[in-house]
Amino acid sequence: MSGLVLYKVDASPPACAVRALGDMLGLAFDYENPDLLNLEHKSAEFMKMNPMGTIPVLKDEDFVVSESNAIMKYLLEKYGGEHRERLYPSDLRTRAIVDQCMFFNAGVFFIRLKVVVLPTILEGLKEPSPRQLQDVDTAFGVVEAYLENNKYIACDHLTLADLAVGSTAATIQCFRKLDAERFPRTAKWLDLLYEEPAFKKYIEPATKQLIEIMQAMQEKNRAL
Ligand SMILES: N[C@@H](CCC(=O)N[C@@H](CS)C(=O)NCC(=O)O)C(=O)O
Repeated sequence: MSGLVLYKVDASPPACAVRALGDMLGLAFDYENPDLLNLEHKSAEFMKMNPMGTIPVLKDEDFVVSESNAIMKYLLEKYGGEHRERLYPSDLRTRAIVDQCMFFNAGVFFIRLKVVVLPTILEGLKEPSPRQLQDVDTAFGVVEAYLENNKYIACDHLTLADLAVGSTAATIQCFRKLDAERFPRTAKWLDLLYEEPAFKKYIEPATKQLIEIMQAMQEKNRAL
């Protein structure tokens, strides 16, 4: 028992980012898998831990924190050792850019995934609207612009920002495939991220699972 409990589901992009970081740091999580279809993440017990009713949630003994970006920063600060400086550089400007990308992911990019995937699974959505698809491409355009100066999203090496934004960029393709001709830097960057064993280990199966879930649910919803 490590004392670290992570509430997650396998297909969750923010949970995958946390798990990838955990691997990089050599952390062993005990997992709890709330059943989202049965709304276990909205139960009184769960909401007491995280009033947002979202996963991931981390318990470190008697301490509880939610929001993947906050969880990753906590884990890195507490357990990061030699990885701390590389993954969340202390240089003021570099750190500000890492934060910029992480806020973009939490506030914009991941939301554009969530507003399609959750309604497809839970509310009978048949397909994303043209506007929702356009919004994803606009977000890919932001990623493409962020990658203008470096091969990683915030600086010349991998940081927490790559885990956060990269997990969304890969999994959002369960309903909007990246156009590699229009967004070539983004395509190259994703290839680079897949070279990271920890990224590949969680993000690849999550993407496959989301593709299957989306196809099955869309078929079911169209037949209703
Ligand atoms: N900004 C949050 C997003 C968390 C989130 O929305 N997770 C999804 C699963 S991937 C969830 O719990 N959705 C259920 C809901 O919003 O009701 C984070 O990074 O942790």
